[in-house]
Amino acid sequence: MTLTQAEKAAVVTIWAKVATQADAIGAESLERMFTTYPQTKTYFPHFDLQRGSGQVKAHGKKVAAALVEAANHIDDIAGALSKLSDLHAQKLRVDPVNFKLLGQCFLVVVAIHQPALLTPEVHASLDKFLCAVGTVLTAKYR
Ligand code: HNI
Repeated sequence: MTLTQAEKAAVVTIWAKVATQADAIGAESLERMFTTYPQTKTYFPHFDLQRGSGQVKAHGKKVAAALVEAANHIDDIAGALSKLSDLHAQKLRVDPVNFKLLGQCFLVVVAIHQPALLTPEVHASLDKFLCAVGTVLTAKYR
């Protein structure tokens, strides 16, 4: 499932527009995932997951930075996220289904922050991008 040139361009454009809010979007996406899909909390027993938690904020920042990195290397997401792919596959072993859940939450948060930007075409492009990131992060499971 590869992105077309137009879809790649849409992803790069929306990231440029939400770059200044990326940290908040990352943290809100996690908060939303933990509330909407509580089973995802099982991967974070060592975190304070209450609303406004500093750990969730810090983690949201890391996740957002990884997504920015992926968008900046949209022709080689696997290369850009190689180390992260090792970590998720070998150490964290997050069930792949959870990437879809986080992706959904992320889309909702972008829609809240930038309703006008999230046209159906941008929505579809971002969805494909998030799927591609999830595929990369779960590619090395064995
Ligand atoms: Ni994920 C750590 C990026 C999805 C559970 N994750 C990270 C780190 C980044 C990251 C960056 C920090 C690595 C480091 O410290 O070197 N994670 C991403 C991205 C996605 C994603 C870009 C998808 C868009 N991770 C998920 C999902 C889960 C998940 C869906 C589980 C529900 N991630 C974790 C856990 C850690 C983690 C657990 C370790 C946290 C810690 O600090 O102990």
